Amino acid sequence: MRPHNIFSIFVPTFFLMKGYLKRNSADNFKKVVNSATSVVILTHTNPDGDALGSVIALKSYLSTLGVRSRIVVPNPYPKNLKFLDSDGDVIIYSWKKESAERVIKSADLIIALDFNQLKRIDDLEPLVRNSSAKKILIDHHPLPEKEAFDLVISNTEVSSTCELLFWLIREMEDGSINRIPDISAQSLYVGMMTDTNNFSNSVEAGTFLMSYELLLHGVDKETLQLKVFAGFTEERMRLMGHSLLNKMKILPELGAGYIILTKSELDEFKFLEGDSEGFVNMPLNIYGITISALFTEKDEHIRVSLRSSDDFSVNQFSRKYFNGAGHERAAGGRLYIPVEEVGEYFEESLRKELEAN
Ligand SMILES: [Mn+2]
Repeated sequence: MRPHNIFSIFVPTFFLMKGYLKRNSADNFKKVVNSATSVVILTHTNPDGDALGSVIALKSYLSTLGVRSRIVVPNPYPKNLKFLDSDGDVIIYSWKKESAERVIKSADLIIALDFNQLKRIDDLEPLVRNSSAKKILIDHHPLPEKEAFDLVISNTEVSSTCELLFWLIREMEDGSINRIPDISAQSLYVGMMTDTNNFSNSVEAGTFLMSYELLLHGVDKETLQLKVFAGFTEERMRLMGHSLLNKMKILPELGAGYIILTKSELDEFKFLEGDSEGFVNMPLNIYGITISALFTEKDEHIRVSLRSSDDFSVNQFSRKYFNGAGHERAAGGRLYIPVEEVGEYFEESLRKELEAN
């Protein structure tokens, strides 16, 4: 598919690239990729739309350069994203440990997307850390673990890893996306759309430019929107209702709200990975609430999601109290305490953090 709008051709590349990529990033990336013989593309545990979108977009783009690659993810991605992996190319480590290990061990280039600390790939960490393969990072989170990588392409001023990857690919293509495969275009769009929660968070000026070019390329935004945002089960909607009606706790004096979901509740609503996507944002719709948290009980830990709609840094908050990290307004983490103690722990930590600031 080709752009039918002549204007897209005349936007000077150097102008668009300003601020998105460091000089030479694209050249260096190209060089490393072209000299590799066995490439593995990785993303983080609990892959979301940006994670899955970026790995699939990159694999399909690399194939146009004659570079074959394999994708490994630590554990399953949400069902509503299956259409991106329609050929079943993605190797899920928790399901196929041996083949995932074999692929990583034989790699001479590992490309990490949408995470920037190797601990984010859990059990795969030692294998990747000890691998003698060259390692490239492409990511949009703050404070990357630079020492672990040979080439770091990192920028926090983009909506998503997919957006950063879009600018990288565009640069490699001398400023035009005409030649990128439709699968790449579609996957990049999905990653951006999900990471911005459908154009509501961390949308930058460049995000609209990227969307503009992808739509001209032929991306069918309505179909993608339906597939991603209207692909949930009835139980998921009931769980959302239960969370809002019975579980959301609001602390007006702290400007905060939170939801705790226990394992038995998740079982009751036949919870599938990805079902709680977006729940953490819900308290922020209440007047005066600018900090929110979602806690979900897992087998061995409590999963923590944190959001802020003002300058309260949930990245710092998570690093201090929740064994995690992330962006200034969106972060994750883990707790290793009984679920009954989570509410009190959160409220106390938040009071301390607000007093300290
Ligand atoms: Mn992301």
